This record gives sequence, structure tokens and C-alpha cells, in this order.
Amino acid sequence: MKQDIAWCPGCGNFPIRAALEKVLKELPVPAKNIVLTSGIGQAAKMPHYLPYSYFNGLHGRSLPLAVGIKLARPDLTVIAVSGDGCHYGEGGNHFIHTIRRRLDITILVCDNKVYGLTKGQSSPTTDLGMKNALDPQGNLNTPFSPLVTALAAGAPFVARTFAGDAQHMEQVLRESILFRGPSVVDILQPCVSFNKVNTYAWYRERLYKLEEPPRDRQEAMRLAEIWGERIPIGVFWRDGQFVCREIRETFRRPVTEAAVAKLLDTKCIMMR
Ligand SMILES: Cc1ncc(C[n+]2csc(CCOP(=O)(O)OP(=O)(O)O)c2C)c(N)n1
Ligand code: SF4
Repeated sequence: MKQDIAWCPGCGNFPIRAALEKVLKELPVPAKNIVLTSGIGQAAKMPHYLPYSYFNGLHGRSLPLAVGIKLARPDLTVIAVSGDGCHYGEGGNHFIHTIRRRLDITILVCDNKVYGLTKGQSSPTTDLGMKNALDPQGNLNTPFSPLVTALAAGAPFVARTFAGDAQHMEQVLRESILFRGPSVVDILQPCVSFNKVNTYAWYRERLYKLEEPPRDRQEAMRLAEIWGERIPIGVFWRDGQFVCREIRETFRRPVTEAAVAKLLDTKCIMMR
């Protein structure tokens, strides 16, 4: 792609971009029917570097955009891709409630465990005690667990993959996009400039692959809580019984002038 990419050399976003591009190209979906949304951050630049339609919104707002697009155009393949700060911090509430809406949206999180764009402050997934420029004594907050939260909110597809393993990433991304329902993928993404702890080597020492998803949610939860000397990656939960929400025709009707006038009129009455 002939475009300057504003990521640092070695950033984990590069292999994620490559995997996503490969998977999207191979999808049995025309390119014009694929749309990406993102918020603000380094990861949120991802759609700029892919040849698909996108809506780049405010920080933390990739998911309301994705929901709006899906409701208006259920025929589109909608993928929201942003960072851990964007999806889990500023957009944390949207993360939970988008899962509850049972729409067919893929939520991809490039999780570098820091705020990359704003120079490495602690993010929701930063480990307790990790030092950075703004937390020289170490992060005082307990890390947010994305997979446990996604499972608790009822996500029918929950996975984790690693930017340093292209094959694993492609497999998990493909499966998450093809799954009909809200799917969550936490992608462990080294930030070579501001996260000197969770490096490619650090992950390679600890990661192990789940052979197949657990049979029940409780086991998925148990595995999702593991983070330490050993860290599982793979599909933690795939609900074969999940029923995606049918989008009623009413959502697809164009807004008429009469409907808007009626709404405005109602507002006036309420304000009096
Ligand atoms: C409402 C709002 N709050 C804060 C910011 C400043 N800001 C921009 S990007 C960012 C964090 C980005 O971190 P993350 O989402 O983890 O993405 P990364 O850059 O690490 O890929 C922050 C705090 C903003 N742009 N808008
Ligand atoms: S600061 Fe980190 S996340 Fe941002 S481009 Fe550089 S390596 Fe990637």
C-alpha cells in the first residue's frame, strides 16, 4: 500500500494490519460490504491503512458507530477496531452494552496495555505496579480483564490472540468475523516504544495455545482469569446456541419529514 504509516518500526499494529487485510480479502463478502469503525489512538488508525470504508470517530466511540451502521445496514460486515484505552477505558461502557445488543459486530482490540498515542500512560489493562513516565512509582490500579468482562456481559464469541503469531491471528480473526453475533478478540500487541515489559519475547515465554474452546462458560471464565507465568491464547468461548438479534424492518425505514416534525412537536409539548 503506497501510504505513509505513522506507526513506529516494529509496532505490533503492523502484523495485525497484515493479518486483517489477508482475512478480509479472503472473506466471502464483497469489499464494498465491509466497513470498519475506530476511535482515537495508534490502533484506531488501522482503518486508514486498509482498503475499506471506515468511520473514524471520537475516542471510545467506535462501538456506537458500529451499532448505528449495523442497524441501518444489516447487510454490512461491521468491524470495530481500536486500542485497549479506546475500547475498554473511554469506551468501556459501550463495550459492555454493545455485547448485550446481540448484533453481529466484531470487536477487535489491539491491546498494547498502554496509551500509545499519548506516550505510554497506564491504560485499563496495564499490569499492577508497571512503571511508566507518568506512574514512576508503578501503576496503582488493578488491571481490567477484557475476556472475563466480555464473558460476564454475555459475549457468545471471546478470543485472545497475539500479534507475534500471524497464523494464529489469521485463524482467530477469520473465525470471529464469520461468527454471527457480537465477537470479541483481544489481540496482544507489543508497543515497542512505551511498553518495555510486555514485549514480543515476554509473550513468547508465556503464551500457550488452547486446543479447542472449553465446553462451558465456567471453564471459559476460569481460563480467562489466568494471567502470569502462563497465558492462554485461542478461542475461550464459542456459543453454538447463540441467537443473533433480528433487525426489524422499522430500523431500515428512511426518516420522513413528518416523523421528524412529530418528534419536534412532542419535544415542545414536554418543554412547556
Ligand atoms: C475524549 C478524549 N479523551 C482523551 C483523549 C486523548 N487520547 C487520545 S488517544 C488516547 C489513548 C489511546 O490509547 P489506546 O486506545 O490504548 O490506543 P493506542 O494509542 O495505545 O493504540 C487518549 C487518552 C482524546 N483524544 N479524547
Ligand atoms: S507508540 Fe507504541 S503503539 Fe504507537 S506506533 Fe509506536 S509502538 Fe505502536
